[in-house]
Amino acid sequence: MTDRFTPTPDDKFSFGLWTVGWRGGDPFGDATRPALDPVESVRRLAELGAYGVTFHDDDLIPFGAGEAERDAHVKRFRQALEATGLTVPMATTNLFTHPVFKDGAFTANDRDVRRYALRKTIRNIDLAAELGAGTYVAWGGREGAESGAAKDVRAALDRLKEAFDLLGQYVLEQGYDLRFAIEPKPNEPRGDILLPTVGHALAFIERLDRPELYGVNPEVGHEQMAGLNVPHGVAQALWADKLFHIDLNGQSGIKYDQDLRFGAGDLRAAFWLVDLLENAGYQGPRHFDFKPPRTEDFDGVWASAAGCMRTYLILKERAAAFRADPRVREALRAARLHDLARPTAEDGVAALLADRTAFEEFDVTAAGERGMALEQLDQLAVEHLLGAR
Ligand code: XLS
Ligand code: MN
Ligand code: MN
Repeated sequence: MTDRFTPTPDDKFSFGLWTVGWRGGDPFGDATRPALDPVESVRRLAELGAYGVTFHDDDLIPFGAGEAERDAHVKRFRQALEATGLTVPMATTNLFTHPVFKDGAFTANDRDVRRYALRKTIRNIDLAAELGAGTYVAWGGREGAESGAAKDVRAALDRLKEAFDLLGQYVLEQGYDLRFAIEPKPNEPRGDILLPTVGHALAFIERLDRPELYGVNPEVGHEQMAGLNVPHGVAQALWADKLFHIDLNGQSGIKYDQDLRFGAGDLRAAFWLVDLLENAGYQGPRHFDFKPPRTEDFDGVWASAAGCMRTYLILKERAAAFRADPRVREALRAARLHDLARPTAEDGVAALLADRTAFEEFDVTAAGERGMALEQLDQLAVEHLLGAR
């Protein structure tokens, strides 16, 4: 079935190999699906209308593979990309699966592990650049601790800065057109992870030697695991010109990392997020980092992947209808959004102090009594979201 919600490469949808390729193993149960050949994933994702595919080094090349085996995997993958037209907008490193990373990678207490992690990352940065990726994601999955004395957090942040500065230097020296996107997450698999939220990551980036090389890769569910408002975090990243990439998925509240299909879980947050991305002029990939539930066979996997894109496009249409509705425009005015867009004291501090209407003559009682009309506005949004308008 093809309709207006059928994706095309122009929509810039991308998927990680590890998403559709997730075999469904969890701490309580074995895998429910066989391994998926990356070439098959590329073929199916292209058929579904995606434009890009992303990977961790180990998703493509089994950990520990020798040079010849490595080259063979890359060659097959490259051929699949050429045959389908799919691109590789982003790549990343697996610094969390192998036991060597049990105490972290760039911030492991063991220096040898830290040096190995840097080498593993650099090796995959070379491949990412070779495949034309513009973004290198860094998720510090095991950079954290379960107990207080286990990690000297200030020293660990020094080591994290050292690692990113070094990787940035490497990328510049090689002349790669690659920027880093740091992915925050509050916990899981560690009890607590460093750079737990978008805000922490944004503050960290400013302490790096070349902040312009680094941005963030917020994941919907990760912010929600911390009880935070995803569109707000993403808006702050956009405001700081740091939204280099985004991981779209679904999550129901503060619990384990559910990685549901995009739009599952908090549908209202998904609506506002799409509204934001589409209206703020975000140009990057709409990347899905989800896990098709282990209840599904491969038909379910592809239905889940297709559902991510379809829901995004439906929400995009709903958000556009909301913004175009004259009643919404009126409600936005009543809620004084136009007034928020206006500078508060562009006349300067002297004029502000001289302005008696700003203080001495300001009727605080009347202003305090005036309703903000936000309920009408939100009800209109709900009705647009539900297709009732
Ligand atoms: C895990 C992360 C991971 C990153 C890439 O929770 O979302 O999948 O996106 O390493
Ligand atoms: Mn996740
Ligand atoms: Mn992610």
